[in-house]
Amino acid sequence: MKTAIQEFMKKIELRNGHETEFLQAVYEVAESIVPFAEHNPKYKIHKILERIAEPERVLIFRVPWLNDQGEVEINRGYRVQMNSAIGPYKGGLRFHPSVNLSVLKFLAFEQVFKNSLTGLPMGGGKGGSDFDPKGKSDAEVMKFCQSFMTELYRHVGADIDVPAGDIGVGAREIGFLFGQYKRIKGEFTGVLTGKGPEWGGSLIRPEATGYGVVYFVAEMLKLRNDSLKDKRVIVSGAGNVAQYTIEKCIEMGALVVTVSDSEGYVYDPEGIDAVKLAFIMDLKNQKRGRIKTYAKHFNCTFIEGQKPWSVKCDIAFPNATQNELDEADARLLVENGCFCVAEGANMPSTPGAIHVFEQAKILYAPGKAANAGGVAVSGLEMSQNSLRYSWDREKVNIKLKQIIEQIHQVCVKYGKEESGYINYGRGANIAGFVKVADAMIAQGIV
Ligand code: NDP
Ligand code: 2IT
Repeated sequence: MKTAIQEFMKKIELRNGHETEFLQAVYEVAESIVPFAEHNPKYKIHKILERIAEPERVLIFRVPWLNDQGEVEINRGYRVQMNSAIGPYKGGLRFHPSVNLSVLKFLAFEQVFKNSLTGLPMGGGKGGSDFDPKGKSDAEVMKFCQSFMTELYRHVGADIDVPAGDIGVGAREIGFLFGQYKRIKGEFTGVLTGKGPEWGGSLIRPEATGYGVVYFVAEMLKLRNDSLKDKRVIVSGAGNVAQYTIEKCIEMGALVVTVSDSEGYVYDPEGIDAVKLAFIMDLKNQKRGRIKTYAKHFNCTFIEGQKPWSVKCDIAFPNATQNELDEADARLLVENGCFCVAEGANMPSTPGAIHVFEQAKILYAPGKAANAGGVAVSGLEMSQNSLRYSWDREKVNIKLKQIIEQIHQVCVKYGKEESGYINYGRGANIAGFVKVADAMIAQGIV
């Protein structure tokens, strides 16, 4: 089987040789799907995985804008429209200096499987720019967003491609992008998700990714007659996903002892409570400050330039960015007694780290299953926009929970091994693949 996977990867490498993140994401999926397709030859005959690994369309464009000094700045904008077999392209926009085609293709590829897992009719896409919002004024961010949308508007639409937020793109950026789209097109439609609740946004969308990843862990623990109560938790990141992961963990009775950003991590042995979380939210979302301020304010330790993986815990949530947790980190986690890793971020664990988790047979929830709550509620936002109606918080939260429970169930269905061990990674890949693959076969060679 190894050779079949290598044969497949050779073809992918030939076309995408230098795109390391993209190749990493495809390999991780190929490890599950190539053997699965051997037993289900129709997928092999129709070359479904090869087709899924080739974007339907990639758009790259210039984004010029004027900074506050009146100087010209130029960034690069992207939208990867990966797969539309089961619905319009759907996926976030990332604004971060590390953004390049490889990063966005890996994210768009993952999104295809994730969106399929939600059970909602959404294809996969991702976009963004190498623009760095850090240190920019609101006026600069607005000018950038307007310039970005002045090109993007021709390629997106409520039934075509529906972007949302990701790293560096939150409520502020979605507002500026939506305003410019509406101004150019002259129509008020659900072209973006993550909108403000007063102008078409769904309640619970800001919370959805973080809440969803904790609901997923609760489901995994339920199978063992266990819960999050009194569990010691570590979290990386301090952004949207991290904040609402912490909120839900606190609500479920866990003790969260770390939070981080790209400068280092805070270790708070007493645990983050509601007051401290409100401080983080104000610091990160309003003041746009650095997480080390937390350590100063609450008199605890800040460990500069490091990630939190050496801190003893039961459950770890890598919630910042890709490849932030490597093989050595994974060994350390397992040695220190961590028995569950749930990915709020996309592809935060390296292949070596995943191997360690699987060998140790600990609970490992891959991002495409565990963090699907965000895009799921985006899908519910699209439904509400089409209905021209808004559901209350409770209704959306119940639907989010149901979707996560159903994702957990299909991961168990396809991922349970003879020994009883549940390989959630394989389960998520196969369950996400089947729906898209069958739709592609039904729609012919397009
Ligand atoms: P935010 O921009 O709100 O927060 C990102 C956090 O991660 C910040 O604390 C940031 O630190 C840190 N971070 C970003 N890049 C790096 C890096 N290269 N090294 C170290 N730390 C870094 O983004 P989100 O919380 O929305 O996204 C976090 C992760 O979750 C991403 O992988 C994203 O793709 C994924 N995700 C997001 C969803 C959503 O709905 N928003 C849905 C599903 C997945 P700093 O401020 O110092 O840059
Ligand atoms: O990675 C992701 O799933 C997201 N950034 C959310 C995508 C969305 O369309 O809500």
